[in-house]
Amino acid sequence: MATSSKEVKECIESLRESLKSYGFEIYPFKVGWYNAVTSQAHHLSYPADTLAVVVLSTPSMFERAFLPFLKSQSCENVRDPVDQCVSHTVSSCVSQCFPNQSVDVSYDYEMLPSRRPKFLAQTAAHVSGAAYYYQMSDIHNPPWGDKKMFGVCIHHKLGGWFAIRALLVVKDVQVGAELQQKDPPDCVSAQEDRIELLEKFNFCWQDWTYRDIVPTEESYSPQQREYFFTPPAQRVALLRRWGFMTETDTEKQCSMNKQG
Ligand code: B12
Repeated sequence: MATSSKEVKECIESLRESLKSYGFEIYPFKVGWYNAVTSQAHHLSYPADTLAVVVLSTPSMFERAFLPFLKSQSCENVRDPVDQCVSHTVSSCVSQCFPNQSVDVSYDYEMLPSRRPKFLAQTAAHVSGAAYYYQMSDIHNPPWGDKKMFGVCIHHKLGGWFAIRALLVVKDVQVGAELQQKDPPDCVSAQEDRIELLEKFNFCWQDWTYRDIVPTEESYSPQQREYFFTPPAQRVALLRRWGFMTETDTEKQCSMNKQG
């Protein structure tokens, strides 16, 4: 369906507002920006000017979306409750805000039959300007020899206190010069700070200190920390203690294995 750029802009703004109320941020970009940096095997199969949007969860998602979701639904199947909440919230906001568009929605945890992730969340966050993706290739003379170090995205206001949850591709919308690529803020610019960041993310990610590499405006609440610090197998008991789950829910053996 032909859609004017004004209509597209309005759809994006309404999605931004509705997801913001649940503690999410969104950043639009063009598929071509993502495909320009990834290898062929990871390309998104859409024309270069196709509109895409990356969705991040901020610390308040836990209180604004997750706890209310737990109150309103019981854990339906073996999927992670945070993932269930994110897909429920994102898909309902997308269908409300893009009523006349076909939108392909992929989540960070979804894999292709080839076992590759459906989208590279960190690359999408970087090319959209949401959060800088610090990789080994950003370090001159990396001190780790042949060891592969995983890269990490840092948001200039949230540090590492966020997750990259979803990619939306608005299949039939092509965007032109009205959408310009902006670099994400480079908030870890010194080489020694980048080395410290990658070491924290790779060697002691469990202590979450990588998340505080820059001063932040918000971070996870004590309740959210307790949830994610609890080993996955014990989260059912924790939710029960908090009064969110009944014995019957517990018997369904929800598998909870994610961190935020
Ligand atoms: C598989 C996976 C893992 C694996 C392997 C990690 C890896 N990076 O390969 C394991 C199990 C080890 C893992 C662990 C963790 N993970 Co993990 N993981 C993923 C997952 C699902 C896919 C990553 C992947 O397969 N990448 C494939 C490789 C090939 O991609 P790549 O190295 O980025 O290479 C591409 C880029 O370099 C790009 N490229 C090339 N040149 C350039 C230039 C520029 C400028 C750019 C932008 C890109 C670019 O092209 C390459 C591909 O062709 C993502 C979610 C997702 N859907 O993306 C989460 C994700 C990366 N994980 C995440 C986290 C937080 C973790 C953990 C801390 C655990 C947790 N969940 O709390 C640990 C920490 C890592 C560690 N120290 O072990 C977060 C990272 C958030 C952030 N701030 O960056 C993600 C994004 C999940 C999320 N929802 O937010 N993870």
